[in-house]
Amino acid sequence: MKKEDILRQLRETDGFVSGQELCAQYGVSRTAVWKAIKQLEKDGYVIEAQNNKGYRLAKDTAGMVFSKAAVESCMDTKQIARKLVFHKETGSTNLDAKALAEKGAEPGTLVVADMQTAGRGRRGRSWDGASGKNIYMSLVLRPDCPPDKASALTLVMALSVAEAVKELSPDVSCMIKWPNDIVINGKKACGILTEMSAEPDCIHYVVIGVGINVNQTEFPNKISDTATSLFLEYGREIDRSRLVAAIMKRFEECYCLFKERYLLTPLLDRYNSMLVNMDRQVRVLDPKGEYEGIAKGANEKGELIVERADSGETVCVYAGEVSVRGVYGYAV
Ligand code: BT5
Repeated sequence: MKKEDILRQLRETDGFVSGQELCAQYGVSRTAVWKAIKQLEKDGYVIEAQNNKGYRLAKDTAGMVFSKAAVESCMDTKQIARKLVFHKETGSTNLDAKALAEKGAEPGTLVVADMQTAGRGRRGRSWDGASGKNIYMSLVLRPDCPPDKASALTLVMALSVAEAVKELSPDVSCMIKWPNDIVINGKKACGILTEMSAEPDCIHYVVIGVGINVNQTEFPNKISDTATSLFLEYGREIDRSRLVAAIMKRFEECYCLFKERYLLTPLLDRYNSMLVNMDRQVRVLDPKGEYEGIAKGANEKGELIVERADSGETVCVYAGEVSVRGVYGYAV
């Protein structure tokens, strides 16, 4: 019996969980259960104990704790994130995940951190973060496909994050900005960075890093106009452990569909229905020359289809070197 097993029972039960039943279920002594309860209290949970009834978790404190046990107690996946590495603080979970992948970490290994001090964005940019508020996580995968198909995994993860956020907060307008941002009310709440180690015809590993502004309330000046958090948009704190687990559950389902042919075909309607730029004017920041057009959604390879305003030509934009902006601002 691990403390996360008991935590899961406490989380999933509204009333009291009988100590005796816990002993019988896991074949352990009352002292062992009591010790696990004390450990959970040390982690920050408030647990009520009554002699004849057992233990009850104060549910409103459950969301405050973000730890390995907390995340594991919510996880409901078969292969993805069954191996979890949790850091109170680290430089970058993507670098951690890459180091683990180099050492042979199994696919599905997830690195999660409560704080990241050197978070990385795409093309040398950085990802800002606060401590004890957000989600920083990186997933190791070893897809059996040619390297050029792996960049679509960013879109698979973006869809998983957007759908999981919506599942936890149904009344919110959470959208995707192609390819790697989750936006709420026109501001960025999440960024995704996919990195890969490969040879021309085979992938060693892929790491998909996800940074989500969850309960952060203030942002540094340089991003305060374009960044937001789930808390700022919903007005209530979100349980980060539940959100990590909900994203991983969605990702497992989406990845399974994607893996059929390593194409987004089975996910495309879902992805495009959440696309903030759909049928809107966008500016494509191509290093070879900027242009404007109307975004017509992603295709099955994960490229953005754009009808160019200048030539009328329909082009497929590959994410690698290109950024897309709304014509009036960051998103639309
Ligand atoms: C991204 O890059 O959006 C990818 C971010 C990935 C972060 C995760 S956290 C876990 C894992 N470990 C890592 O080291 N990284 C991943 P890009 O599209 O290049 O966007 C970066 C830009 O977003 C910056 O230049 C800022 O303008 C803006 N930005 C930085 N931090 C932000 C934040 N916390 N919220 C919103 N926008 C931010």
